[in-house]
Amino acid sequence: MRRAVCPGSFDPITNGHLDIIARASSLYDEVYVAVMINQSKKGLFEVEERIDLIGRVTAEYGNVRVEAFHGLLVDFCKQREIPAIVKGLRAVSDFDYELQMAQMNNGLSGVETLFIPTNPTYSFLSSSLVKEVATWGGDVSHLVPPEVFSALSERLRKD
Ligand code: COD
Repeated sequence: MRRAVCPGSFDPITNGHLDIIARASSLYDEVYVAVMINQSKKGLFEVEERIDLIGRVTAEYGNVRVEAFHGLLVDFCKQREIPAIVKGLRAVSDFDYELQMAQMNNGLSGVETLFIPTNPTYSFLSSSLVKEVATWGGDVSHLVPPEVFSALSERLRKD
């Protein structure tokens, strides 16, 4: 069984994330989407809400599992016998930090990191920008899955 993990904050999942997860799911037998629990930073969505949204928008792939994690990503990988981390690369600006993390993770446990170049349609896209634009009333409906757009509109109406 070839397994990989796509880790992130996913607050919320965007079409850029989804594109990488979909491409990973066609390359591996089983893909874990690991949602980081960050106790020091409250997100717009609770981790359980992010997991629910990711589960709904990845249901069509069949081989994608969504779980929360805290602590080191390499420990998540070790516990589930996952040998590969799959990341999307948007731009050169992502590369420096991603390279450091990839080398650290490999040094810690031997896990490999594989990079998939972003779909150019999404190369500018991040959860933070989506939240910022949506907060000020900009249209983000083409940047996130419809389920996420509804949840985002609902959440921002409440706040
Ligand atoms: N196109 C393509 N890929 C994208 C796009 C896009 N538009 N947007 C995001 N991605 C991909 C990138 O690969 C990105 O890394 C990933 O999605 C997740 O993005 P975010 O923004 O949701 O998540 P981050 O960057 O906050 O996630 C950071 C991690 C959780 C991966 C990292 O902090 C981590 O591994 N933490 C665990 C603690 C740990 O092990 N630390 C030691 C690291 S060496």
